Amino acid sequence: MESIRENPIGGFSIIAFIIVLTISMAYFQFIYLPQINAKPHVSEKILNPTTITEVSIMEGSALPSNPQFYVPKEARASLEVSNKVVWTNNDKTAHTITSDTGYVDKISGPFDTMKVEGVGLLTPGKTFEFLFTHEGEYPYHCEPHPWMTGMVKIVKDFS
Ligand SMILES: [Cu+2]
Repeated sequence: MESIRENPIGGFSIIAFIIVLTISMAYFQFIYLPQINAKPHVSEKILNPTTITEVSIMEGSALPSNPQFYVPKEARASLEVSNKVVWTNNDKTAHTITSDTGYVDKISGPFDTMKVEGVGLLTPGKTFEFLFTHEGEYPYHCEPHPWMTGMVKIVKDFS
């Protein structure tokens, strides 16, 4: 005759289970969650560059025959100096600024006017600003007018 209460294996399993559960919860609470919630470290200089980099959306850009679309077509900027880029729509048609690669900046979010609340299509006369917090090459285009292409190049500031 064997009763459940006297089964030593059963008692050991419960203790082992509680230990494993406790370790798992501690790991989740003190190691996993802090790592997930930690904001990436970005210097104050990158968050507050001293100058802005301007790009103009030229009048007539809705037509593929227009000589220019985003000017400068390739905008070069330095981290900690000019890594905030501001586009102004000087056309009479609405346009977007949409990353070719679906780039999402860790601080600023998606590089796409269509994914920024309250922007969407950039209407005539409006501006859109985006803070790039990482060096790199960021090709972009206009969603309704794919012949409109541009590039932002962010380089490290060596000054
Ligand atoms: Cu457009």
